[in-house]
Amino acid sequence: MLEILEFPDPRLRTVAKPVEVFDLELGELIDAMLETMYEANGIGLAATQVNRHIRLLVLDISEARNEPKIYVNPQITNSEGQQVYEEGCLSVPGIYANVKRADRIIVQAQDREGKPFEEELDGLHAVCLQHEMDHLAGKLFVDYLSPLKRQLVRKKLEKGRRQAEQEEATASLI
Ligand code: QAP
Ligand code: CO
Repeated sequence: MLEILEFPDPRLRTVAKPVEVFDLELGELIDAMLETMYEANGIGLAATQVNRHIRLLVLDISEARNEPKIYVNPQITNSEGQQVYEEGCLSVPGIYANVKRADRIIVQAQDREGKPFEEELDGLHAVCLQHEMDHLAGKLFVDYLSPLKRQLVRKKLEKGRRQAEQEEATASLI
C-alpha cells in the first residue's frame, strides 16, 4: 500500500504534469493506487495524494467495489448544471463537507495503454472525477470552505494526530 499524504502537507499543492510514457512503471503505479484506494475504503484517489505528480487518477464508485476506472490525462470538455454533495477525502480523514460542483460533465482521457476515450458522467461519478481532478491541480475540497472552517479542519486533524500518538505511547507502556 502507498502512503497517502494528508492535509496540510504542502506536497498536496503540487500541480501534476501530463503523462507521456505508457510503460510498465505506469501500469504498476495504477495497480498500487487501486490497491491503496480499496484498502483505505476510498472511492477515488489521485496520483498527487500518493506523492506522484502526474495526471493520473483512479475511481470506483460501485457498491460491490469491482468497477475500477482509470483516467490518464483527463480533461473536462463540457460541464452543466449544479449539484451539492457531502464530500470526504482520504487526505483529509474524518472530515466531510458540502461542496457545489457541476452536475453533468464530459471528460476526455486516456486509458492505461494510452488509448483515448470520452465519457459523459453525472451524479456521484461526476462529483468524484471533479474532486480527483482538483487534486491534480493542487486543490483540495476544504479550499471551498471559508478560511475559518478550514482552520477548524486543520486543528481537528492536528488534535486527532496528537491523540493517536498519545495512545501509541500509552499502549507501549502496558
Ligand atoms: C472523493 O474520497 C469523494 O474521511 C473520494 O475516514 C468523496 O474516497 C468524492 C474516506 C465523496 C465525492 C464524494 C474518507 C475514507 C474516503 C475518510 C474518498 C475516511 C475514510 C474518501
Ligand atoms: Co480527495
